[in-house]
Amino acid sequence: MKLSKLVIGLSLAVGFMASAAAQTTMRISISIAQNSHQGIAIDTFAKEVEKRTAGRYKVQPFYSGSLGGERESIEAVQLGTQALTFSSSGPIPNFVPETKILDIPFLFRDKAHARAVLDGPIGQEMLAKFDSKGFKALAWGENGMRHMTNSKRSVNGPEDLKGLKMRTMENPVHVAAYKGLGIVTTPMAFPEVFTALQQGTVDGQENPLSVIMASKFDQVQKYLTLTGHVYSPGIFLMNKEAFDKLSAADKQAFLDAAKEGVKANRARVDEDDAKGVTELRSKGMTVVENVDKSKFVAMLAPVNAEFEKQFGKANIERIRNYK
Ligand code: EAX
Repeated sequence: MKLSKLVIGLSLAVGFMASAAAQTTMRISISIAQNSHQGIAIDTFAKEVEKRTAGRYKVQPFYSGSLGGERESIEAVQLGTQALTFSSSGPIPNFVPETKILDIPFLFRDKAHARAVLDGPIGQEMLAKFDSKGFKALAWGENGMRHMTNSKRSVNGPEDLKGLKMRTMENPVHVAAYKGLGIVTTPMAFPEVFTALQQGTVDGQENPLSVIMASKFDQVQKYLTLTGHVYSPGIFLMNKEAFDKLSAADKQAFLDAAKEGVKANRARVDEDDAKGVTELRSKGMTVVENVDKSKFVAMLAPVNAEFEKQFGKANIERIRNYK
């Protein structure tokens, strides 16, 4: 009797120690609120990792830039002080310059085109470029089609942008293009944007409807124009060493979990895009839904000539013509 109790006690203790020791917790972060297309991406990923590794790996999500802005989080993942992050492509060119081409305005016709490119050979080739920079890029996700907001005036065409002071992402392609549209550009990390808009440090900013809603920019911005001027990819990034340490089966589990995260992420972007204008109008924003995009494209001709030189016309055309 005593012995069997001891055996049970011991085996319970050993079992407990083994499961405690076998569980690894990893952190993942986003720069915006949990109730968003990015929140659902990392929450789904966390749940799927735990499920697919039978609880041996636990992913702890952090929201609203509580671990830092996107650039800081990417740096932390590269260094390995943080295992994972989900980021927009904004600061990515500072780490993997080859991705810059994806940030060219009016490159993608719509989300479907962008998703097809990112899921196809072009996007997959680009994911592999992260390997030599200390990252395992698990999957392309999505931030969405970006639109412009400001506190000064309705933007009906590119001529209305002249002299507007706008926060941009810390992205050289965006900065060059927006300068070409006459905007006074102020690159800034995302966690500072709300306050900058509130205090009038900048007049405006540009982001997908999903981000505008999740960040309550309607409280500090009056005018929204659906410029759809650039597609904003998102990406699941993991520290390369942390990924390499996983067993083959666990690697697959992380990759599959990221795919599930992307599905939930894109579905939420579609939902947000469908209801965004109505919701933001009901919160008091004045929305211009239809602008002549060809006027923006025409104004960007000199900048686009620069981009063709920099990235190669054929590479840009390969993306534009991808079906
Ligand atoms: O990833 O910095 C930005 O404007 C991003 O779109 C935002 O942080 C969401």
